[in-house]
Parts: sequence; C-alpha cells; structure tokens
Amino acid sequence: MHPNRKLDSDYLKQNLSSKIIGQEMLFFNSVTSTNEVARKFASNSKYNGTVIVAETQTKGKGRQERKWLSPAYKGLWFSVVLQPDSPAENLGLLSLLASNALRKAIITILNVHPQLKWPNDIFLNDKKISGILLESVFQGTKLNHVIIGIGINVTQTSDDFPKEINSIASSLYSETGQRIKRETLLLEVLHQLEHDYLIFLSGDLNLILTEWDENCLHKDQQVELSTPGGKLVSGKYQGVDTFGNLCLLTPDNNSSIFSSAEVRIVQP
Ligand code: BTX
Repeated sequence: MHPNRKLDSDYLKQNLSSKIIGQEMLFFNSVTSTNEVARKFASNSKYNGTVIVAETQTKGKGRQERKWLSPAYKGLWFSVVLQPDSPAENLGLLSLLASNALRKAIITILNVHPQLKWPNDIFLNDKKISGILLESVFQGTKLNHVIIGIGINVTQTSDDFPKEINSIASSLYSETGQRIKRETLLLEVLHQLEHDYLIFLSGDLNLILTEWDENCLHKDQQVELSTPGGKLVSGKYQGVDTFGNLCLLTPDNNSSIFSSAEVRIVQP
C-alpha cells in the first residue's frame, strides 16, 4: 500500500452506511485542528453529524492543551459534530460511548481487542493507539453541541514517534503487523459511533456503561488520579457512575467521584 496515499473521499461517500454521522464529510489536506474547523459549523443545526477529516494537523490538540501528533497519511484525524437533545450531565457518557465505539470498530476490522482507559483513551498491548477529545457548548442545562475529535494511529512505526512518547504510543500497524485501508477503518468507526449514538438517544444508557466497564484497563485496580488542579489522589478504581464519572474508593474507605482527571495504574 502506498505510504502517502490520500484518503479516497469518493469511496468513503459511496460506502457510508450511517444515516446521520458522516452524511456530510469535509476533507482537508492540512488544518490546525479538525476540532477547530468543526467549531465553525457546530452550532448550525444543518451540520448535525458532519465529519471533518484532515490528512494532517499542525496543531492537533489533546486534553488540557496537550499536543496530539498527527503526521500526514499515517493515521485518521477527524472530528464529528453532534447536536443531541440531551441534558448537559450526559456529556461524560458520550465520551465513554466514543471510545467504546472505536474499540468495537478496531475489533471488527483487525480482530484485536483494545482496552479503554478512563475517560476515553484506547490502548492496545498497553500502548496508546488512539485518543479522543470532546469539546462541548451548553445552553442552560442542555447540550447545544458536542465535537468529538478522534485521532487513531494507523501506520506509524516506532521511529515516527518522538522519543518522549516512543515507549507509550504506538499504531495499529506496529501492534498487529496488519496493513489496513484507512477508509475501511473510518467507515467502521462512523458506523459504530452511529449505532451507539442511537442507543444513547433512545435512553438506554446502561448498555453503554456496561460495555465500557467490561473493557476498562484499570478495572478493580489500584490507581492514582491527578486532578486538573494538580492534586494526586490514590485509591481503588470502583467503576463509573451513571453519568460516566469515575468512582474511587480512597484508603479511608470513602467513595469519591471525579468528572475529570488523569488515571495512572499503580503496580501492586
Ligand atoms: P491526551 O491529552 O490524552 O493525550 C495527549 C498526550 O498523548 C500527549 O501529551 C503525548 O504524550 C501523547 N501523544 C501525542 N500525540 C500522540 C499520538 N499521535 N499517539 C499517541 N500518543 C500521543 C488525547 O489527548 C486526545 C487526542 C485527540 C486527537 C484528535 S485528532 C482529531 C481531533 N483534532 C484535534 O486537534 N484533536 C482531536
């Protein structure tokens, strides 16, 4: 497969099976961040389900203003605009939904089983192969729109990652030895996302939570959380609540709930 092959937009449009997500797909060679492009459309109801795809990002974003490396042609870098008629507190669930949909798409295409790290990282063989950045705007107590930014490392080899992240990051090719068409994976991700999004809209939130929980990397583990305020909290991971928040049992036997933090597994 040619290493610098652009995504085939005609093939993608012709083979799309979803009815909402991806009906409108916008393709770019290079953008700062697909989430930034999506932001321009996101509040207009005409763009519900729109997908913005770029071959490379010059300012790909991770959470908390971290950088996301997005080398040209080597991965999938895209954002999905959604306008669910949903209470604001369901945002955390959408985050879990996105990572679980991605997990299922990877199983379907590559027959390997990634694991999920709260809130929405995807790991294969303990390496980060994908990341998700949700950005949202609220209107009162409701979600106005959500931008789900998804990055999937597809063909990078270990030389493609700078040494600071070389031991923690990897790609689907590096971990499986399988070369896949990026189009096939993108179509499957959009299909799974829509499948699970329709479940979310129907209100069957338990299904999303259960599937996510069963595939969680740190299930029943001792973890250390670093909160956005810089505080470190240790305890036993107890699962997620009905809003997708992380529940932690601290050493003094108290249950604490976190809506945002970084999770690190503490080796026994
Ligand atoms: P995160 O904050 O969990 O991860 C960012 C961290 O991951 C970085 O600080 C770095 O250590 C590491 N990292 C950077 N690039 C990569 C990479 N390609 N693979 C593995 N590890 C990496 C995760 O944030 C959320 C990432 C979302 C990316 C998508 S791409 C499309 C959309 N547009 C955009 O700007 N962001 C999203």
